[in-house]
Amino acid sequence: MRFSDQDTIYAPCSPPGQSLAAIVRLSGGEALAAADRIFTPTDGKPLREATGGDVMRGKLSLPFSTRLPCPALACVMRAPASFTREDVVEFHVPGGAPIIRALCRALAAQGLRPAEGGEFTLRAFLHGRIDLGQAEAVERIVCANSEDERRAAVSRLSHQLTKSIGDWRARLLELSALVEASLDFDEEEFAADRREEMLFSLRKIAGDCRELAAKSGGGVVGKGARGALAGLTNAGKSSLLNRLCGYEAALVSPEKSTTRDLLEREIVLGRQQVTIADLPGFDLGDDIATGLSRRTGTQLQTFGVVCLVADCADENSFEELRGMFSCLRGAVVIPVLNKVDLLPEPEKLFQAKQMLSDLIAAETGNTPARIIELSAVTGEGLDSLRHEIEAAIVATLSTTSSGSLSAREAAELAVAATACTQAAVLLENGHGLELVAEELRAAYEAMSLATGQGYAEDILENIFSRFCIGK
Ligand SMILES: Nc1nc2c(ncn2[C@@H]2O[C@H](COP(=O)(O)OP(=O)(O)OP(=O)(O)O)[C@@H](O)[C@H]2O)c(=O)[nH]1
Ligand SMILES: [Mg+2]
Repeated sequence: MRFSDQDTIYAPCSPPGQSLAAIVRLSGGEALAAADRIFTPTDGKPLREATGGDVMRGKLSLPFSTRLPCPALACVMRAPASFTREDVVEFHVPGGAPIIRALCRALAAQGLRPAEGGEFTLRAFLHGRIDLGQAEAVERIVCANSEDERRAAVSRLSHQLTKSIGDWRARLLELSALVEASLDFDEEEFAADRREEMLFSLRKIAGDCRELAAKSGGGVVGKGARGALAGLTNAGKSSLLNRLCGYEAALVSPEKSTTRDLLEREIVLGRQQVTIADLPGFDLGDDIATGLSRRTGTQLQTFGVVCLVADCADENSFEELRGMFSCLRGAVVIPVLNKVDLLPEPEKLFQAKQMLSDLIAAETGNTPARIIELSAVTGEGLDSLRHEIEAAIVATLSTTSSGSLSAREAAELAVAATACTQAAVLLENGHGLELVAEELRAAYEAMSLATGQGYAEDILENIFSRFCIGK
């Protein structure tokens, strides 16, 4: 381990910056004694005598130049009834960097060590309070970009998945014991009914593992979703970005090629936090293979959702959009007809929709289900665009993440499933029981790694280094 779990540690565990209140957390054998030396409770009862679950009012003596005491609340949790299963004290103090700095200095002067990122959660794991998947879920809750991601991470924090894997491990252990015990006897005596029972169990475990692992779909849990506004120059992409943001994020002008660089902004759509990018317009009078259009094309390929914005009053431009489709492979395309305020005649608008629809059908092989008509100037149709982007983002997220398994857990479960299937094949084809035992051991080991029993240090290092300080 890169740091000792014998030290008593401390860290601010509320976000940096100005706030009404901030929290500094201490954990370890010396937490109560150290806290006691700098905290004077209002009711005179020493902090080290707190029984646990106590919240005490008092004052902190901090190394300020003024020597004025700082009002604070001390929350005491006694081992093992705390998150880390150690003695924990949390000081709630008025927010503000000088106070937190002074408190941290006072704690360091008491011989306590600043916590590394994720160290509180690491201790919870090392002391058996949570398993590895639950530790990862803590990080995913902290980093969640949307309500759906947060809920998925919270559900992983529950014990259900750990219990399923625990049940499979227990069953594998029974099967291993059965096979190992039979190794010393004539293999012919490994009765047929046992063989059948074992085959059934192995296939069931392999199937269940595979199903669960497949749900993670590569485990991009926690990554924010990105959508792009793309189209020809002057289609109104920057005007749309400003509308979606609700403020003037991008420069808008009647000149062509106003936007020269990709501009990204975070917005909230329904329950999703989404990054929306405004891209430079394609100028296909230029050569798409050169200059700005080429760079934009490369950038466009990194987006899963693309709003293809066209100026409905400039139907001659539709044909030029054709050149963009090579950059849209694999993306969900939302066709948008902007500037409907300039086209009051319904027949002309209908015609424009038909042309855009035909173009998309020809280029992608799919007629678009819907074309959004809107005006960035009047705001008409913007809600439809918001819904459409949100739906597309939710769809891409749900195909890329189950929200409950991390990529690491899914990979271990896939290994376990393969080993179980291999064991079943060997058994069925009458191969030696030693080989079956070997596969069972591999499956058991992979499942242990999935939940962190029998963890390897580099796995821990990898997981906990992603945490921020104070978690
Ligand atoms: N009438 C009308 N004008 C619009 C609408 N949307 C944008 N415009 C105008 O069209 C011009 C170009 O708008 P931008 O938002 O800069 O277009 P863009 O697609 O970002 O252009 P580039 O960055 O140059 O590629 C500006 O004069 C806008 O005011 C709309 O819905 N209706
Ligand atoms: Mg622009």
